[in-house]
Amino acid sequence: MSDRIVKAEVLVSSPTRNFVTLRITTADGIVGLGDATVNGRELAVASYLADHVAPLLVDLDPGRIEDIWQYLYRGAYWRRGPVTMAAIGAIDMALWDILGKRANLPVYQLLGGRVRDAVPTYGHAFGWDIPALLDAVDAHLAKGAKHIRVQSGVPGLDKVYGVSKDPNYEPAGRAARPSEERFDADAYIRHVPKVLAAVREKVGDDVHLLHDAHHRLTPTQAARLAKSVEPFNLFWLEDVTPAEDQEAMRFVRNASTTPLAIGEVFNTIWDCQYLIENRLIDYIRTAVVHAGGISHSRKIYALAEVHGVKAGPHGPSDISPIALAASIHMGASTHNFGIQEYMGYADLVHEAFPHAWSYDDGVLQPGDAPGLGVDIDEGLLSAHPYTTAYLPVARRMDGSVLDW
Ligand code: KDG
Ligand code: MG
Repeated sequence: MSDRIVKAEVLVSSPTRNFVTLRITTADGIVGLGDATVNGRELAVASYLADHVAPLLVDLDPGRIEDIWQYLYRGAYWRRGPVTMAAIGAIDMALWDILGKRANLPVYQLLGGRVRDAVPTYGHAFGWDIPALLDAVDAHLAKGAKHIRVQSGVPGLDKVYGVSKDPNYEPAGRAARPSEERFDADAYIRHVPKVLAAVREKVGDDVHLLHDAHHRLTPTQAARLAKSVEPFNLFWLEDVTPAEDQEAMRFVRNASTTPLAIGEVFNTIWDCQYLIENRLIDYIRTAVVHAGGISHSRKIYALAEVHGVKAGPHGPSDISPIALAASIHMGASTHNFGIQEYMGYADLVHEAFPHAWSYDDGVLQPGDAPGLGVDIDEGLLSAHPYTTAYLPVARRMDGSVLDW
């Protein structure tokens, strides 16, 4: 029953924002799709795939998914990091897609079948001030949301992560250089508890609230924040410190009972191992695309399961509808899957990537199409070519660079 890969093509497009898409075709005419988007570094992954990996895929058996993963990971000698792992992730997703199409089964069925009725999600509510945020929260509640990430402006700061004056927040700016913003940690730490108090008072106890600090605080600042927001009973507080200093999480953990989530910039199980094994986090946030695809994410989730940690994967607008599909199929079939971030997409993105997955009433469904159930409208993708875009750069008030 073996087949053979005949072609692997890379499509770089920008239907409102940049995406890198991999398309693998087999001798039997089965087409598998993968997402390889690394926000702000798209062309590096496109080159890694097109120049170094696509030629090696030709003639391989697409059914040897784990073997191809090991061949690309160990066989390259150079390993880990977002570019390598997104490239491998895209191939892995495309191969699971091909396997599902060959078997005429949705990928969640290949992963063991459903363990839940639907995949819970959270969306992003933001407002420049508290009244605007409360209006945004209302809009989420009206759509049936039960989990909402809340981000607000901070008095004295003219740009803040997660907040936009535009109703459609998109952090990557289409410009030749990154935009810059200044961050005052004290002003932020003073303001966030007031914001969360107002939202909690509005929504009552039955709605779950999340907040993303986006890697900006020192361990002491992070511990202060985690402790001061305890009364508002967060579902999670995300990325309180830069992810590299993992021991910092122990300091935060010891200071408070606020659940902690981290890992959207992690790329392998080895990046997650210390935090999971030491139970320093409640949710691991690796994205299926940036952590080596379905095959490697399954291992991360299995390690997490042993240590009482749940999956809460990254799902902003830069995770394409293909990678989101892979994540939803995993969410439907993984017991310790906690929640899927779903930021949503511009209409043009839904049109460019027609998909079987669906969102309604606060939950996602994978759909029953074979494979991942996502297609591409190639005409639409080529009508919207790549446009240079960067994530912002943050600086402290004294002008020194800070993690964005
Ligand atoms: O590309 C970076 C964004 O995806 C990231 O800033 C979004 O932190 C993020 C989140 O939690 O969605
Ligand atoms: Mg985040």
